[in-house]
Amino acid sequence: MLKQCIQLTLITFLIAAPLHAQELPSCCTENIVSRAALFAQRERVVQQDSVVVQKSGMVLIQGGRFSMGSSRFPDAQIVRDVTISDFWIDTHEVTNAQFARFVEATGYITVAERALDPDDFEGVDPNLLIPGSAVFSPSEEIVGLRNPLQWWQFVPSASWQHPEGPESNLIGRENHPVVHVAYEDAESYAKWAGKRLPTEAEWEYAARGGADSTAEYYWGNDLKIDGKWQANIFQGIFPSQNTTEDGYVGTAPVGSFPSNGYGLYDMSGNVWEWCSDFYQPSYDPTQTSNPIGPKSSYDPQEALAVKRVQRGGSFLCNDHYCERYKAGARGKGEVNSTTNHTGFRCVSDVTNLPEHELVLKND
Ligand SMILES: [Ca+2]
Ligand SMILES: [Ca+2]
Repeated sequence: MLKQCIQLTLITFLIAAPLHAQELPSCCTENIVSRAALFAQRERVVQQDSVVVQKSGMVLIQGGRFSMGSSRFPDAQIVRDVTISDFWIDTHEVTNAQFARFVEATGYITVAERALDPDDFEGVDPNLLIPGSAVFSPSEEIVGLRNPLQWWQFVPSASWQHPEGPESNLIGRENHPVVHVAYEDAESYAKWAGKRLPTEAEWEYAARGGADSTAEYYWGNDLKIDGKWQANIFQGIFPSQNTTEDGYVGTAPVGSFPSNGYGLYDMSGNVWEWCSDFYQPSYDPTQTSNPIGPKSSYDPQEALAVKRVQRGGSFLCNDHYCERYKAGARGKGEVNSTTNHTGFRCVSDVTNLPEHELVLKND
């Protein structure tokens, strides 16, 4: 069975090509804000919306109840009220510079950088069992939009350090989101950072930013505001004619577009973001308090593939092909399949919040 799953992973990876987060301190230390002070500050957050509590690039999201899901997308139903507890979330996607610090500290090797064991793949050409990843690279002649192999290529040696292949690098892209990360890569980074990956309920609650839950986009009902693009998506005719009206053909430096009501950047677009939930094509209506998703995955389109939820869409989304940058929409990814439009951000439980480097900020 394991071999079947791994083989399926390889098939998805190489052939089908993916479409893709104590005690209270007893005192305060100079320049360090105590937990007790933080809670006091949180009370002020409740009373005064302009006060934001930040910690090392994270924002404290005050829990509450919201309408999760979207009637626009079959797999984002049923729409139901969900209660979320307080949590911290990264203000932006994890960057190449951040991921580089993780790799430097740990020597971590990502899934895309690993060779596959031929013993696990009887009958598969060993030449295919090499490190690499899926790179968006549309062919000159595109016939319809049904076959993604027309724009996804498996590129040997493509990885987070070489986003388009061995000749590419991260110079000038230090502040871009890291890509070509598998689920376990994202999870490993999160653990190293003392954080975790968000549930998709946390992710959606944060993405909505306290805005109108019926709006088409996380920022409202108009695609652009005052003529300005609100997210790094795809303009033009997908996949080969990208007019780059928003200024970016691929990833953009994190924070290049306006933040939402919670001060979070790129919740829509730029790169897809891994969430911790297993993917199934509907919600469990009985999970209404801090839902963590189903115990296993099931995607009718690839029944044997193990898939986790991805959220927010990417620089490749537009209304012609992929509308999943819109509010409430869901994505999915086979856990070992990596691409150059998939990254992640982290969250932290309030109870696990490290005490160091707390900053109180008045915006
Ligand atoms: Ca763009
Ligand atoms: Ca994103």
